[in-house]
Amino acid sequence: MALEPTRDDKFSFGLWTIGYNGADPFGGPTRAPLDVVEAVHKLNELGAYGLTFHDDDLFAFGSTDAERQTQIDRLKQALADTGVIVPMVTTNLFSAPVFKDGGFTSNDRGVRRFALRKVLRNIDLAAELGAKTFVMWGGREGAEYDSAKDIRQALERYREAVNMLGDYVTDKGYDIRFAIEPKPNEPRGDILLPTLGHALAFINTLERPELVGVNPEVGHEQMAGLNFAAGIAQALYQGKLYHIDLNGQRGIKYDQDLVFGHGDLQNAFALVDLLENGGPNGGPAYDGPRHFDYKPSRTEDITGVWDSAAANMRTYLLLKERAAAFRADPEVQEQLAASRVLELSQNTLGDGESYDDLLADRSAYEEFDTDAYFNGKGFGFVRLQQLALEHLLGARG
Ligand SMILES: [Mn+2]
Repeated sequence: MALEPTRDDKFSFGLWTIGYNGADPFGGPTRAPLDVVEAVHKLNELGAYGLTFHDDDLFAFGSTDAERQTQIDRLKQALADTGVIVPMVTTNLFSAPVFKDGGFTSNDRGVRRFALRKVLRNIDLAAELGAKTFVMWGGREGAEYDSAKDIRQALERYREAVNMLGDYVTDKGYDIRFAIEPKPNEPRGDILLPTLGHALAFINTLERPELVGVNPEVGHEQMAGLNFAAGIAQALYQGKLYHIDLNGQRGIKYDQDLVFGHGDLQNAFALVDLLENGGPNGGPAYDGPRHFDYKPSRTEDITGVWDSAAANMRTYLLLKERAAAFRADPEVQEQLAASRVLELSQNTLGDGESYDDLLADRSAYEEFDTDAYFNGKGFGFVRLQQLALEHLLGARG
C-alpha cells in the first residue's frame, strides 16, 4: 500500500494548524507568521487536498473590506495554481476580546447579533469558495461560574443561532452543512455542548436537524476521558459524522493537539479501522475529509512544522495499512468469530417474533441455565486485542 499521500486520501489541514506560531498562555511566538499562499503550495507538495480556515486566519479581525478581499484573492489564486480545495470553513468567535463571554451565547445581546453577522458573512465566503461544511466550535460559549450563565437560556440562544443559519443556507440555496465541534473545557472553564453526545442530543432539537452534524476532535473527547473511536461509531450510526478533526492527546489534561497517533495509538488504530473498514460492506464508513487539527509543537522550527504535517498523513496511511492487514488475517477472522463479534449483528428477536413468542420460549428463560451456559468459557477478547496490537506493531502480516 502506498504511504505517499495523494489527493484521493482527502487529507486537509487548518490554516491555524500549520500557521500556529507557538504562542501559548506562558510564552510568546517561537515562529514567524506563515503566509496563506506558502501554506497552500506546501500542503499541495506534501499531498494534502484541502485547506480550511477561520475568517480571522486569512484576514486579521478588524480588516478593512479591501484588506479582506486582497487576502481572499491571494488564496483563490493559490488554489487555482495548485488544485487544492477548501472543503470546510469556520468562523472565529473566540479570539477577539469582544467574544470574552462567547458569541452565540454571550450574555450581551449586542455581541450575539454581531456574532451572527460575522458568521453570515463568512458563510457567504464559504459558499463562494465551494466549501461543503461549515464547522462551529464554540470555544467561548460557556462559563467559569455556575451563577454567571443560565445554561438553559444559553442553549436556547445557541439553538436560535443555528436555526437562523439553517434558514440562511436554505434560502440562499447553498450546498453547505454545519458540523458542531464539541469540547469539554478550554478556553472556558466549562463549554456548552461539551461532548459528542451532548451535541447529538442538541441537534435533535433543531428545526433543520438534517443540516447539522458533528465535527468531533480526537483530543477534545479524550480530554473528557471518552473513547474517541466509540464516539465516532455512534456519530456514524446516527448519520451525523459530517467532518472529523484528527490529532493526538495524552490523557485528561490541557488540549495538546499533538500529531495524529502521537497520543492514544491503539485508539487511533481502532479509529482508522472504523473509518476505512467499518462500512456496511467492509469498505469505508466515512468518505469526508480526513482533517488534521493539530499544532506543530512550540519547540519546532518551520522544518518541524512541515515534518509534523507530513507525519499526520503518514501515520494515518500506516494505520490504514495495518488495519487492512488486521482485517485480512485469517487468525483475526477466526478470533472475531470465536469472540462472537459478528453475532452481535444478528437480531435478538427472530423474524416476526413478538414479545408473546419470547415469553412462550422456555429455552430463553425457564430452561436457560445461567450457571452452566458458558461452561466456564471466556470470550477471548484479550487475544483479539493482542492480535490487533501485533498488527499495529508490524509483528504480523
Ligand atoms: Mn484541540
